[in-house]
Amino acid sequence: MTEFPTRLLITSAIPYINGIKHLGNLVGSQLPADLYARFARARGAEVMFICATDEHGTPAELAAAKAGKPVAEYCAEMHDVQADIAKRFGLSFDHFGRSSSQRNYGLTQHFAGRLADAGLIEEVTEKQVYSHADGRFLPDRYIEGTCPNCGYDRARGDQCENCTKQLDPTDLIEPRSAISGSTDLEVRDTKHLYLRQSTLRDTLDEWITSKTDWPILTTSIAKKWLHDGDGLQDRGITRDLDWGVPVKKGSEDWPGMEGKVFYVWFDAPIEYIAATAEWADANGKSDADWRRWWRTDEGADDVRYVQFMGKDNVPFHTLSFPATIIGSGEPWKLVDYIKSFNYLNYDGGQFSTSQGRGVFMDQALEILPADYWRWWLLSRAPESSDSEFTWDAFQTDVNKDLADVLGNFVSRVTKFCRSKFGEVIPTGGEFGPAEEALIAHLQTGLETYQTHMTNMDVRKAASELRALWVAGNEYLQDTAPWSAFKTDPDRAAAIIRLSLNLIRVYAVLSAPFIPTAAASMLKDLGDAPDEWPVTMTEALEMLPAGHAFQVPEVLFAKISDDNREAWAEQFSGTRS
Ligand code: B3M
Ligand code: ZN
Repeated sequence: MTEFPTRLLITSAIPYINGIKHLGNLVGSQLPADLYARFARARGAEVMFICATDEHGTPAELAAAKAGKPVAEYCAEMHDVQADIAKRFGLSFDHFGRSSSQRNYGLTQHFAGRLADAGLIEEVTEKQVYSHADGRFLPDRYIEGTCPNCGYDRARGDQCENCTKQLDPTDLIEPRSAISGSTDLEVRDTKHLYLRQSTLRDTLDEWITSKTDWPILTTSIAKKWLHDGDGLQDRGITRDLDWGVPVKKGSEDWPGMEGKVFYVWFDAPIEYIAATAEWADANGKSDADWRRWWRTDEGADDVRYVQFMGKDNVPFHTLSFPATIIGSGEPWKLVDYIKSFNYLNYDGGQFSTSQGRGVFMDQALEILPADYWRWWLLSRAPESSDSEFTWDAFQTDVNKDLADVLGNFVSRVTKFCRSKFGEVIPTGGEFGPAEEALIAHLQTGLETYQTHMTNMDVRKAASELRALWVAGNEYLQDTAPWSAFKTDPDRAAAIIRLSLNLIRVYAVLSAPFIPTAAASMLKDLGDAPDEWPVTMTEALEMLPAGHAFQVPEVLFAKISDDNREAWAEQFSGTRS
């Protein structure tokens, strides 16, 4: 891709409402989506960046029960908690919606109606597990047992976390109630709606096959579910639950489905659309304003739509949600690119929300500012394989990359300038071969960086950015302005003028990764413009001689061995 898209719709998988997310969740969807959104805005694209809380289904009900609160109240509170943490992590959503919104009710019921009209919905009397001890049906996560596919003994009724297989509660071996632990279960008849997605298998297969530029992780998972065994079975899209989107056919009642709700995975992706409508509502915009992002007949034909998610969410986004969109027969925007991630592990095991294992977003921010985490997580993003968080690696990388390389450059340059020339960009001197070489090197690096960012190669982009920071340090080391100053102050002035300009360039290029530090760098540079560099030659002359700046506070503090040990100890167990 050479031309950067002019309009970008970006969605991150919407986090479940049931608690604060851990760093593994963050790096698998919201954080890389934010990186890309920030880069896209900096490149001048018109961006709509959407996320939301996923508020329905058994996870929400179970968590609310555990918290001893009515589920609606629990969701409203947790939404605000998650929105606040997202903000503090610098996640720059244009809107952070709620899947329990009226917008989502309306759109979900609309899609169900369209699918029914198209003959793609079947009413099925099916067998569901009923728990005598709990006096209710046990859909999805209300039931646990052993996965018939891989033998994992904590598989849930909707999906095995270990092998990603989508399951039905009756598939589980040795099932037990997740509410009471009871094994006194009985299979009973109940009526549900099924989405006949198998009739769309060829269409979906062709569509996936045409996506030759997608990450292998995405297409291989999609292909696996299309071709291996029962991947594209027709799936139940309703549940015997109280909390959720009431089953309706458009705005009409659905006879026989009273008291039932849609399955959370049916309404959750529709929330991407609904959240954009919520954005319009919250900002005094019209329906046309959000529909121009989603309806190809109403202006969305020039939108590029990119989704970010962890690998366990891929089947729903490559098969189920597209089946809803295509099946509706209406010109809704289909995703153009799916960036998916492997898992981040925590210190020799898995991060786990249910077990409280690892570091959670709120805890992370109590320890260190967001940028430290953002940088580490993104530079180690689990792209081609799972990756692992260890306190050692975190300390080493943060200290080296952020403190020793970027922070050190900023500090040396600004302090030296203040002591010799005052807090203004110095005048005098000329650029010579060392500057020409540096500028040429930076120009190549800039282009490589842009390519990686455009392609969403997160790790590669991080290492190229790091290489750009290193190049500045090497230049400073080689040209040694502190020595030059003794014999030729003008020469030192030229070196420092370029270096101060380079701090601005670093701030602009680094902002998608470390937005808070980048903003403070620009501020300290006398509110320097955040214009993205086109040619390094021009970019490095943007701040003229005489422009005032101030020496910043320490940009990044080093993590001490004591800190590291204390944190490793603090986070070695499980969160209560
Ligand atoms: N809430 C799963 C997750 O948070 C699910 C994603 C929905 S995306 C439409 O990993
Ligand atoms: Zn399994």
